[in-house]
Order: sequence, then structure tokens, then C-alpha cells
Amino acid sequence: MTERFPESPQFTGHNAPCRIECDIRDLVVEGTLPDDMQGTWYRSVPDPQYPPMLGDDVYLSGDGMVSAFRFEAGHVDLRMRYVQTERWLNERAARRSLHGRYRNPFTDDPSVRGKGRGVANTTPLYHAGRLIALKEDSRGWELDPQTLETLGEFDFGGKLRSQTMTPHPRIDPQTGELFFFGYEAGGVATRDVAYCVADAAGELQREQWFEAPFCALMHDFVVTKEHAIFPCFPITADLDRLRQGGPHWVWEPELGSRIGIMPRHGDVAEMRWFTAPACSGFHYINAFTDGSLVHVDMSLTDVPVFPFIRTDSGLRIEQYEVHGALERWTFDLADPVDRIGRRVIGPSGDLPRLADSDAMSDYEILYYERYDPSIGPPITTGAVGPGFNALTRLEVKTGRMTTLPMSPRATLQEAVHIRSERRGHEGYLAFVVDLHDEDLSEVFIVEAQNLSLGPIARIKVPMRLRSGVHGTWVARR
Ligand code: V55
Ligand code: FE
Repeated sequence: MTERFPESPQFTGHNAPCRIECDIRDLVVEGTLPDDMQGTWYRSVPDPQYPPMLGDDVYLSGDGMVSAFRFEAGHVDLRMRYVQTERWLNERAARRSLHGRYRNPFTDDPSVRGKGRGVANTTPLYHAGRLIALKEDSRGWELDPQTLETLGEFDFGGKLRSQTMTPHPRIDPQTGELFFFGYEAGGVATRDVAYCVADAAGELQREQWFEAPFCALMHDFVVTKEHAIFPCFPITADLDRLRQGGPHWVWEPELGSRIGIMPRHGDVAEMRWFTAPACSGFHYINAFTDGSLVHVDMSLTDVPVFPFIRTDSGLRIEQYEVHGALERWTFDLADPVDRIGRRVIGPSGDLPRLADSDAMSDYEILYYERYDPSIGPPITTGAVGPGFNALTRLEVKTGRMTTLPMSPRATLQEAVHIRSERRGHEGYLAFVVDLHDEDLSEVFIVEAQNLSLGPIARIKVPMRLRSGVHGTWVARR
């Protein structure tokens, strides 16, 4: 390869492509790993195989790399493998990038017209013994949970009709059912949404299609014991714009926001679309139903958090000018008038996680990441710009907050929650720390109820790990 990666923020510094597939047995551990921490932590990481065909590209286009930290009897092993998607294989054979703009197939090299362009770079889903790497513009790719070998595109044994699958499926911790959806389910820029339920054995039980109010970036959704809640914030796609080589997403605040709520085992015809002012949200935190009330917690900003979407929309707003908060929206299904109760539950931040067992019910504690300028100046890493520098534990009902700040030259990635076998123990959080001066990475393990005490164990990684998106903990059984 003679062509170089661009000198842009998405490809330099901590964002420089890593491209390393590896097996490291016994990473160096400082401190002691809890003996009830046994299992595998999978992370999905965008990591471009080749320099972008059109000179530059966004972070979200990077080829999916899955890293697996395997914890066993106080030891940690690391394995990293690319997801061998159709796109990855085609580019590998050509020894160059063949795909153009982010989610615009009309800008691709003619040799890959009509071929799969998904990169499987967002979430490693583990359900019914299967590991599936997800990206919302396409179907998932199944991997061997042990070897990370790519087994093929995943379509529930030929049953799934949707062409896409969200990277935020929701698992009911009691029933083991998997709830998910796909947007642009019938093709690029369509309003088709497929709402699907699989049983605990991973069998697709139901797939229903409906039309969203507009073709929106529906990154996430959320499910309660009774309802499924779909977001429609006004970041929209348009087929003509794509045909002309334009951006996939544009911010259209004049459309306002719509939130769809339906019974989770009901018919999509029962969907009620609530109307709200324009805002941008990527991640729902959790939701629960209480009688006729549906409470939905989410991370919101006033304009899209991704700089490339603002630029493509002609919006001149710097990252520090984007404002947001964690909010609880309450919908009353018994009220024929759309009234949404809104309450701020925490300061702006993202990548919210909670104990898997707390999903879908009234809960107490969430963990998330913030950028706090009092800790240090912004450091570019990952998809958005400034990396997070503070891990936060928030007691949702009281607003009580504890924070673990990083050192001024470090940022942190998404924390995953690991449950403890000990009675009354809140469990652990694991997250990658980016060490910008050393050009290396570490993993911190903290006790969830004592996170401000700092790491009880630090796992040394002998290279820089590119910023991941989401991760999943799979306890050893
Ligand atoms: C997001 C992430 C994506 C994507 C679209 O976090 C939205 C939001 C990692 O890829 O393609
Ligand atoms: Fe996400």
C-alpha cells in the first residue's frame, strides 16, 4: 500500500488506524482482578482497513474490528479480529478502498455496485449463544464467540426480511427475549421500519413493518415490560440527495421530533406518535411502564452531536456550543392530548450503561461518560471530537452523582457493567483508557459503588486501542 491515510482528525493521533489482529495471552495486570469476574468483554471498534477512496471519511465508516478481553481466574487474554464483511473482503482483494461516502452507495467504485457495504462496527450482540457484530445500515455478521472467526451475514436462518438491524437491540433480562428493529429496512433512505422479536432461543418470532413519519437516523430504541418506544429525531435521509452524491444525513429541525410508542407484543398499527420540539438523541438509557405512564430516559442535545452532520447541514456550531442533558420524558397513554413531561436527570454526557438486570424496569443507577473542561483541555479521539474524560455514576432518583476524572492527558471509552456474584455488591465497570502521551491504552477495572476510588486493577495493553463504540459483557457459564 503506497497511499497514505489522510492527515485529518479522524485518521491521526489516537484516531490513527490500528489494523492489528492479535492474540495476546496474559496481559500484564497491576492490582488484583476480582475472582467473580469471569467471562469475556467484547468491544466493537471502527478501524479502517484502507485509506478512504475519496480522500477523507468519517469515523463511523471504519471497518469493524472486534476485540475480546477474556477474564479467567485472575488472568486476561486479548484477541482482536476484523469482521470479514463482504465489503472488507472485496477491499482486501483489491488492496484498496472501493467505497465512497458514508452510507452513500451511489459514490462507490463500479466494481462493488449492488454489493454489501456494511462494516459491522458498532455493537457486539450476544444472544442465544451467538455473537453478532452490528451496524445499523445493514444486517449483522455472525462471529464465533471463541475464535472471532466470521461465520457470515446473520439473517435468523433466512427468516429476517429487514435489510438492516439496529446496533441497540434490547434483551429482556427475565424472559431472554430479544427486541430489535431495522430502519431503512426496505432499502437506502426508505421510511420502512421493521420491528422484530426473537425468543430466548434466538428464533425470530415476529417481524412487522411500519412507516416512520420521516426517514430518520434511528440509532437506538428502548423497550419496557409492556411497550416499545421508537425515536424519530429530525436527522433525515433523502434518496435524491444520495443519488447526487450528497450526504446521507441532514439536520431538518423544522420537522420536529416524533416518538412512537406501541405495546411491545402488539400490532404496529397500535403505534401512537407523540410530537415534540426538534432535538437530537442517539442513546436511550432505559425505560419503564407504570400504569398508563411510560418513562423514557435518554441523552439529548440541541443539535446533532456529530460534527460531520452539522457541517453537511450548513450549521456552523462548534462542539463546545452543543448543549445537552440526560432527560426523563414521561408519556401518559391515557391522555388523548400529547403532553410530554420532561425532567433533567443529569448533566450532558453519553454512552449510558446500567446493570443488564435493571433493563426495562424502574431503576436506581446508571453509569455514563462526560467531557468536563475543568479536568483538562479537549483531546480529539473517536467519532465526535473531544474524548470523554470523566466516568460518572448517577443515582437517577436522587440526582446524587459520583465521578472518576481521568488524568488531563487521558480519555476514556464506554464502560461496560459486570455483575458481581457477591450478594449486595454493585458489580464492576471495565473501560479502555486512552493514554495520549504514551500512545498506549490501558483497561481500568473499578468497583461500581466505589468508582471515585479509582481502579482496583489496571490491565496494560502494549499498543494503542482505537476508540470503540459499544461493548458487551458475557459472563462465563
Ligand atoms: C452512530 C454510530 C455509528 C453509525 C451511526 O453513535 C450512528 C451513533 C458506529 O457507527 O453508523
Ligand atoms: Fe450507540
